Amino acid sequence: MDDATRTFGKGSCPPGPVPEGLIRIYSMRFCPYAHRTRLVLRAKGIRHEVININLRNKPEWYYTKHPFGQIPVLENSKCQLIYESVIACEYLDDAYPGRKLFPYDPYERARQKMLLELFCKVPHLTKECLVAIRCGRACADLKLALRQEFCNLEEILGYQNTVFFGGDCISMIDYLFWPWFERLDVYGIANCLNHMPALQLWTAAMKQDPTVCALLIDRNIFLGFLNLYFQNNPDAFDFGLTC
Ligand SMILES: N[C@@H](CCC(=O)N[C@@H](CS)C(=O)NCC(=O)O)C(=O)O
Repeated sequence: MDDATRTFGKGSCPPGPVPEGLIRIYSMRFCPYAHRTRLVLRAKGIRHEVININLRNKPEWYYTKHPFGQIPVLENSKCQLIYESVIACEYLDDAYPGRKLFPYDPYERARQKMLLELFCKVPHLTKECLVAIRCGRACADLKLALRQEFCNLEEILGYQNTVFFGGDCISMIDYLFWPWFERLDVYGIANCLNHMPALQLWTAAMKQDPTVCALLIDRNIFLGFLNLYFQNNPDAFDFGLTC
């Protein structure tokens, strides 16, 4: 289950078949979409192995796992491949026993999916802010747009009067949102959450969750990754690994 392993790059040999009783995730330590899937794997206690991919120097064989070479992808011992992070998370929740992360109740499940639709601009806006800041461009308009998206989520939490998006306990929707909130600080846009008490309370509650805690990324390692990534350095993806 060690997530901190060196990436596979161009010229690498493809890994062999996935052993019975395990599921494999093709991942990258700093990717928010893969982070979603790793949260679900861990929250459900699913035995898995991690293959990290160097996204600036992708192995040729990786296109047999995903048509555009994106991560995350799950592969099971029947050679079935599942990509798109939300679909991968739902697959894990359906295919594995134990704690259900999506609600059983059809309306509650639909409600979580509606919330996910309301979240859909956040990943793009956070990435755009990060790129603008790293390239020394002003991004007041992007930050304003991101704040507007957060205001909508703030209103929902206030209206529901619950700590988490699915109610009083953590559930799938919280894990699907979390990776972007964890990154606000290292991206340099944490102030987009100023004056949003419900979202700040939610963030604090998320940081208490054992699954979220176990996958928190060290701030300095993340910043080291970002520095190399924005220099187009393919070593970025292995930043902070000692062996
Ligand atoms: N919609 C996809 C997005 C995944 C995605 O954009 N992954 C990025 C890494 S964070 C990626 O694979 N980038 C490499 C590329 O597009 O070539 C999902 O939810 O899984």
